[in-house]
Amino acid sequence: MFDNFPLWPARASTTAGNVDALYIFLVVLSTFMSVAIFVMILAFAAKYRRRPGHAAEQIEGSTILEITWSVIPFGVFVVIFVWGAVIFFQERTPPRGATEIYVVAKQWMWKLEHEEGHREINELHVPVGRDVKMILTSQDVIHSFYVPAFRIKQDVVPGRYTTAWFRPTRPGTYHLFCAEYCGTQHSGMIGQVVVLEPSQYEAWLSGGGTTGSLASTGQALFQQLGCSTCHRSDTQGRGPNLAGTFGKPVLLDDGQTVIEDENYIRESILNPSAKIVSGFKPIMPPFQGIVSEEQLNALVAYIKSLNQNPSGAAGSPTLLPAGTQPQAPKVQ
Ligand code: HEC
Ligand SMILES: [Cu+2]
Repeated sequence: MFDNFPLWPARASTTAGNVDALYIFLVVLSTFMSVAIFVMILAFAAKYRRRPGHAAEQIEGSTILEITWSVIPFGVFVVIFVWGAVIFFQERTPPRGATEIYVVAKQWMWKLEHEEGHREINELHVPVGRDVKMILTSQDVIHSFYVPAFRIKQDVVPGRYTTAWFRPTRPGTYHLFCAEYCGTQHSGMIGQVVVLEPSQYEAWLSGGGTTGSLASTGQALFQQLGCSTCHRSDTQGRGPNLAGTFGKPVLLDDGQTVIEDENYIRESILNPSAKIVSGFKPIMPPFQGIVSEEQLNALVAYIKSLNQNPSGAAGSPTLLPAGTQPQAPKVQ
């Protein structure tokens, strides 16, 4: 409806319409209130202007009036609050089974990695009609991942992961901006999101060269860095068996419980002593400064992929038997 109306960018995600509806409601409400106030100022100024024979009369308060002008605005604000909260939680909660894209921002570019192992710079290809979860981090300063057509904007913070998700509804090419001033060439930190029909997307995936899925890259790193010497698929290792642990609660030695999410895995690798798993000794060496953001993403993707392989190949010295490819969820 607003395609040729420059006030609105294209609407190309499932949440775009919801965000716009709330926005339009706020604009209409504010316009209505502003106009009503100005009209009344003028009307009363005219009606109660000074005239001979008319004396001003003091009104000493009215309970009905006061209740009315408290309850009506309160109701309106509750509507705005609930409406906004519903959209906020929708936008904050990535649906299960979403395709995952790892994003590393740096001055001044976007590096994007698909689960299947494809890497892109300043360009992201995604299929239409499919939930996409972004796992974002920065290797220098704060950036912000902003795709106006999807109505998503998410800060990208060094030292931790933030997430965002969207489901594109229309094929096309959309702007990607950095929305957080990040240095001299901030304005040049732009890119595009290319939404393809599923068949075109499959063709795109099979066209680009890849050295294997992100999880399999992570698996190789897991061997190279010696993680597999402590983390084994049985219970005999010096570190916990990582198979099937993603998304589950972990009991720590101080009695607290945390959910194993991407940020927890990240911290466990970079700075293991921050949270010690109950029943284990703090012997894991910190990998801060040893692994790059990309390697860290691959390790996280690998540990997550072990959930799809719950058998964990018991008895083998590594979490997966050599030669087995961890299965990334298939894109339809
Ligand atoms: C010297 C043995 C050792 C090495 C090498 C090692 N770890 Fe660990 N790891 C541990 C121990 C022991 C724990 C549990 C204590 C703790 O939380 O620090 C642990 C905990 C973890 C956890 C949290 C697990 C949970 O269930 O909450 C993750 C994730 C992890 N390690 C990943 C890695 C990765 C990835 C590597 C390689 C880059 C690695 N580890 C290398 C011993 C090791
Ligand atoms: Cu930036």
